[in-house]
Amino acid sequence: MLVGVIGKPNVGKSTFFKSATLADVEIANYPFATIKPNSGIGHVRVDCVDKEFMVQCNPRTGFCINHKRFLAVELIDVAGLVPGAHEGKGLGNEFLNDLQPADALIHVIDASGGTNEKGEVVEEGSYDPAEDIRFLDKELDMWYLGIMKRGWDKFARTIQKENLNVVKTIAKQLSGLKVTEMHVEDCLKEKGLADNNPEDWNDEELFGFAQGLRKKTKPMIIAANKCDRKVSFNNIERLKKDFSEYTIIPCSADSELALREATKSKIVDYVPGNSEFIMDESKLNDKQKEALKFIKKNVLGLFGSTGVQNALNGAVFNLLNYIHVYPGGMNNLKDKDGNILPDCFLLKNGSTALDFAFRVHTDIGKHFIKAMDVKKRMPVGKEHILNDGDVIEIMTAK
Ligand SMILES: Nc1nc2c(ncn2[C@@H]2O[C@H](COP(=O)(O)OP(=O)(O)O)[C@@H](O)[C@H]2O)c(=O)[nH]1
Ligand SMILES: [Mg+2]
Repeated sequence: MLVGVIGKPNVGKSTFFKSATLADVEIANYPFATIKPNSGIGHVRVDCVDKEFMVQCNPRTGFCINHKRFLAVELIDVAGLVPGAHEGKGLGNEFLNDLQPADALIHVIDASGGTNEKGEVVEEGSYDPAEDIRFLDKELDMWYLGIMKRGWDKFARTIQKENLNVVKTIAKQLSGLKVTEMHVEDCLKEKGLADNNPEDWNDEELFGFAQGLRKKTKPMIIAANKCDRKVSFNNIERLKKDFSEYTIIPCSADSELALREATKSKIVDYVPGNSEFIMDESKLNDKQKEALKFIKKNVLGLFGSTGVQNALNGAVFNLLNYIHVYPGGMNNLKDKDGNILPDCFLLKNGSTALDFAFRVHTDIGKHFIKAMDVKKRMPVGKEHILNDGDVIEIMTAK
């Protein structure tokens, strides 16, 4: 799974990315193929099942602190997008292309209104961050439209002439954007285009379809960043009202970065996503104390967290509807090396015991006989739909 961090320049994308990917863990272990320069590993936070079993887990990847388990997701930091990006403004096309494989997006905006549409610094409160939500939505729609339109006439004619399956053909054509047959099918229905020949779609219909697919394949959450600035509070309240279709998360990436760095230097004790932290005042100078007290009062006190963890969790669990599931045995939660609950997988809600088996290993999927729900101590079949936090043992034929 890949989450893209996007927005215009200077809103705090890189700070968000840096804070979200800063963790004291070995990332050589992670099963992702190649890590490009602007990509990194962030973590979503879940309640670890080890607490229910009254044990302490030993994650192979990610980490677990006080029974909060952190599971890896891949993040990319996309360079600033400005109005006109889809026409190539500010290298926009190149940056948009980086987003093709993303499953969900976190749109970082500057809630303090201190940067204009190009990302230049202006007087705080003088720019309306609502404009950023509008322009970026439009850029993404136009980007999808542009990709669809490329050779569309010829494409539509071929579908007609060779009597190809519309759903399959469009899904294949747009698979680079993570478009599936189901997305195409749903979108055709929603837009009333299911019975129309693509050759006959007018511009408006083509745009509606592109926009529909964009919303389905690049679901987005808004991180209203710089919430530590006084002027941000009212802006955020207003954005929440005016953009009710979006989840708007007050966020202070700067604060999250400061807390994670201080934790790394062992002067603060903070678990990402928590509403509080402990500081060791004897190790802090006056400036550090002041900065940390500011975060405590104006970010955690006012908003309940720095928002960075909430934005990531929101993207994976609310937008993408994932659940987390552990492999484990009825008699033993350890692997052969003695590690307790070493693995935990993120799966789409609705996944079955068989999907899980294939996720653990293709061979385990192929030789699946039955599974056990370890928490309920009950056998379950192939088609059994898994729940969030399940521990599943798979019995195989060999
Ligand atoms: N007040 C405040 N400033 C922030 C925050 N996050 C980032 N910034 C500042 O915003 C500026 C741009 O940050 P950067 O991460 O480089 O933005 P990018 O261009 O979107 O990647 C820098 O001066 C950051 O220190 C935040 O949460 N609060
Ligand atoms: Mg940047």
